[in-house]
Amino acid sequence: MALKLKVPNIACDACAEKITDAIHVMEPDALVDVNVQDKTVTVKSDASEESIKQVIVASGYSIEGY
Ligand SMILES: [Cu+2]
Repeated sequence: MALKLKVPNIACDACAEKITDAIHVMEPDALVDVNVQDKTVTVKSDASEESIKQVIVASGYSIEGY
C-alpha cells in the first residue's frame, strides 16, 4: 500500500529523519520518502494507514485532514 500524507509542520531534514526513523521502528521494511519542500510523506509498506498515521502523530507531527 502506498500512502501520501501532507505533514504541514515538517520544517527541515531533521524532521524528515525523525519521521522516517519512527516509521522504521514499527515497520523496518517500509519505504519512506519525505519531501521537506512539499511537506509530504510517502510510505510504501504493509502496515495499515491508521498505524502509520499514529506513528507520525506520536513523533510530534500533524497530518492534514487527520
Ligand atoms: Cu526539522
